Amino acid sequence: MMKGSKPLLLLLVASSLCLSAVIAAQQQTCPADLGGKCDGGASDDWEGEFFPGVPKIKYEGPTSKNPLAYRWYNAEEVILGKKMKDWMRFSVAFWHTFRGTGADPFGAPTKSWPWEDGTNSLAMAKRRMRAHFEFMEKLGVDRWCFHDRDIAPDGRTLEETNANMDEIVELAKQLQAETNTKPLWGTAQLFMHPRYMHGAATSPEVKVYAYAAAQVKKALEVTHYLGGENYVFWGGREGYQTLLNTDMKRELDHLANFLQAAVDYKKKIGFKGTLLIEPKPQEPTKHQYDWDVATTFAFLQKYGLTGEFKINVECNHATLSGHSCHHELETARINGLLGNIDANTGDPQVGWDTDQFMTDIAEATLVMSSVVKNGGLAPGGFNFDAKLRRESTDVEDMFLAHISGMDTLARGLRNVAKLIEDGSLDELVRKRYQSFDSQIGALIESGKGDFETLEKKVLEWGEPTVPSGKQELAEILFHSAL
Ligand code: XUL
Ligand code: CO
Repeated sequence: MMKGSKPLLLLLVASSLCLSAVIAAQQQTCPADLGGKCDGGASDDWEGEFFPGVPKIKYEGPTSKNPLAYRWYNAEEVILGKKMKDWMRFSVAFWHTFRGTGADPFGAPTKSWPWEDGTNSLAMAKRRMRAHFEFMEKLGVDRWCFHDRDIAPDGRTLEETNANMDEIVELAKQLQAETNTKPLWGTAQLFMHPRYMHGAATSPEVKVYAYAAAQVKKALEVTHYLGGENYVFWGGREGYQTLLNTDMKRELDHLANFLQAAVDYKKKIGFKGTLLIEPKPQEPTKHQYDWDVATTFAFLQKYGLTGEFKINVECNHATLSGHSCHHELETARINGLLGNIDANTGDPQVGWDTDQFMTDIAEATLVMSSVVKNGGLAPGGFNFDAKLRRESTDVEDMFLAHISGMDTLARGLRNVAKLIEDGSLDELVRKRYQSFDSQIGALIESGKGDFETLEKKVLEWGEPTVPSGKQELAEILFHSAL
């Protein structure tokens, strides 16, 4: 993730810290999350709207010139037998939209949202939560996703942390009732705190394993209490750099026992939501047990967990693992594991997890073709695990980014409908395999094509003629729908 030599890195960090001090001094509001107080502390007394200039975003169609309108996403419109909103089940990720600061490995925070006061207080957390619900309502999105630690501040002890969480969750519950919204999923943040430097469920320290269990227990309770439809596991540090200091088998066994305990606890509290695992390679560890969908599937199978878990495919994680998002979605789908999509995309040149909003129409069409073949994602959906670019610093950009991501996927869905209606691409694929519609093909597909029978056939048929794969024609047919 971080390339470049150490001295250069230190220089950049030092200079960006100086720069951020200068910026902070010039600004009227504080950059989010700098850790210092800018105005003497937060109170929850925000007057009026958080987004006063922004109307409720409406569908205006592809010819609209209004940036704060949908061109392709029309929530109530029926496409392929379902309302668009039911295909999409969009969700706002609290961490990117309301805790994202614009910082990157080389640069300081750039965002200074008017409601942020630079503290990590409970009052600030409440104010931010109110801004979040106004944002969702204006956007017309009725689901959200959160990490436990980004909605409520850490306390000095687990008891204090949990008490903070309870206070914020009560407010979220009230705001959800007022706006008719709920979590698509919740999760525990098990990667930022130094205690998790060796992993959480894979840590060699038993007290860290136990701490992670206590944290997930609470996060499951909170997700259940808020009516969440799913719960996600993503470790971040569930891996290792070398095998020199690592007992890989023991770590895998621990992780499986942890996940089984989560399944047991979910059942005990009556949480009916789906448990999801989110594969991701690298960043920061090299060898991950959840590298991609196939690795995760093998892990789940080995430990008898396949019936209890589905997969949350994140497009930028897919490309980091050397696959396309479409490949990962199809691998999950054909194995009955496609549970949710973290809708984002990477930069083709940058090569790390830039978590950008998806804007590529071709990619979105491929993503939506998997979703349609899957019959939808429910009880999962599309979570915008995506952030504004570092240089996007207007409050309005929060809306523009989501509108762009939602319209891109909506356009993908419309394209899939066009492809299905046209039928030529499906026909091309059907024809490619039609030799298997023969008697001998059916025998093979039923698992009864023994080698002696097939050898006899070859002796009878002679050398096979092999037709063209028609790759370019497939590309023409696909692109003509975009
Ligand atoms: C990190 C990532 C996470 C998970 C939830 O790359 O995608 O935000 O989605 O922990
Ligand atoms: Co994600």
